[in-house]
Amino acid sequence: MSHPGRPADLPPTVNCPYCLAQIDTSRARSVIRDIATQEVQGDVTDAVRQRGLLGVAAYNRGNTYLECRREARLDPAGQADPGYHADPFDHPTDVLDGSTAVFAAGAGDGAPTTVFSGGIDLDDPEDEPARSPFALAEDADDGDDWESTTGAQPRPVLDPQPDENELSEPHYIPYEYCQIRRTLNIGLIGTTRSGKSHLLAAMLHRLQEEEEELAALGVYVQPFAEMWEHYMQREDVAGFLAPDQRTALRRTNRTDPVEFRMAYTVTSTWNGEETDCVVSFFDVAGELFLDSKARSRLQFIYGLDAYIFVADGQSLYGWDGKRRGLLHPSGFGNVINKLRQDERLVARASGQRKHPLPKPAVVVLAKADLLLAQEEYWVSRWLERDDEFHLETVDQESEDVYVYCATNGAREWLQPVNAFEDATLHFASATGCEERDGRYNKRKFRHMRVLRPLLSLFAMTGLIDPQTINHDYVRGVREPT
Ligand SMILES: Nc1nc2c(ncn2[C@@H]2O[C@H](COP(=O)(O)OP(=O)(O)OP(=O)(O)O)[C@@H](O)[C@H]2O)c(=O)[nH]1
Ligand SMILES: [Mg+2]
Ligand SMILES: [Zn+2]
Repeated sequence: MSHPGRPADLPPTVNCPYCLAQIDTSRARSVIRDIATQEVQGDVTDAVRQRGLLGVAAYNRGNTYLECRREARLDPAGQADPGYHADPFDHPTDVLDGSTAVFAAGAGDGAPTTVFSGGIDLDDPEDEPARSPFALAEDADDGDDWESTTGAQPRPVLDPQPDENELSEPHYIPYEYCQIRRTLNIGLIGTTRSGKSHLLAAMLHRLQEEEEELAALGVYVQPFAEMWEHYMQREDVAGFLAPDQRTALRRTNRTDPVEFRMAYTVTSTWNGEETDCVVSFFDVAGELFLDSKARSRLQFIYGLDAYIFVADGQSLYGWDGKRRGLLHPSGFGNVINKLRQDERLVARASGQRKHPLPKPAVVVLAKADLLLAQEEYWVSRWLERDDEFHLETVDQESEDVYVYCATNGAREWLQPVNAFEDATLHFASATGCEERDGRYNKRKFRHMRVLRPLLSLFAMTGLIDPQTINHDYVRGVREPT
């Protein structure tokens, strides 16, 4: 028997990729949104309950969204806001209760933290007290919110823009995303100006350009059309991709709603049957990763299925064939520590210890054109090759990137390798040259090997045959023999 109130073409529950709550689809509203202004223009709840997406005019189907708001969320624990993960360090009161621990750890006194120290060893964090979540610079910020002498009373919160740190309520999930059971949510992680948005734009452009090569790997890619149109407008992606313009993208605004930047239906065929998967991309302002106040906006990182860590090639300093370290922290450690903390909670609840994190990740050494210009051997060996689709050399490339980082003061970028169950490393450049006054030199401009990291992620998640990158095993797709 079909559920009385549920749209015929949706499952009973959908996991919200933004706040991670479970949505009861029989209680949720369906709406039409203007994707450019993000305003809700109409309510189609009744129509989709009767006929599913077919109940909506064809031209509006791509603008139909399921609304995630409190009343529609399943709430087994009876909490006020089940949307947020149980993170013991998330609530100011918990920090207050544990304030002695926070201050005793001395994390706020400018003591060096693991995240920002140059040479990092990659041992199990649980064997190492310095990696305690309390020692994170990010968490240490919490100490500033309180009067440290009394340690008791918070100052009144004077936040002129409460929206800035909070996930907007309600928020909206593309209806088509909810229809397909298999999803692959990919997030770009990296500090501000590391090159995330440029890399993503180049990657998505190439993804749509290379139909034939992708077909040879057994995947067919269909963009969410309305989302693509909107994506081209924001941050000037259209100008960046236009051969006669080649303008730089704007910085990502930290107040941008946390929503998919772009999504695709990817049909995978290598396994002998056709499976559809919605592949979606998150790209938020890098400053959020280093900001302890932005936690509710960052909630999505726990729900990601795969991670693209963007290492800023521009932040390497030192010359003469040898680099000596990084000018800016990458922010990787912060994110990894949060994920591990969360994984420990889940493991404790389920009695299953999972270490490392049971997901794939890629590390992209972005802006590698700058290193190529310095004629650095390890980089030029790979960057100038025309081998984007020859994935059998991914492991070799990974080893070279690893050696390059380890010997040039950039061990910090290697943290994902130990933290994640499966990881590959890549050199890439989104532009092929440096920006001058908001533009790129049209003759030098090119995307260099930007698709490779994404294809490697596809292989590690089983969207393309994992054996193309010489991997035998993919969780849930191909178990070890
Ligand atoms: N040389 C070179 N510069 C690049 C490349 N990609 C990005 N850049 C430059 O790096 C700067 C930052 O790039 P973004 O992609 O906006 O960085 P982001 O990580 O999205 O930054 P936020 O949005 O602030 O988090 C820009 O000035 C770009 O011109 C590249 O492949 N090569
Ligand atoms: Mg950006
Ligand atoms: Zn939600």
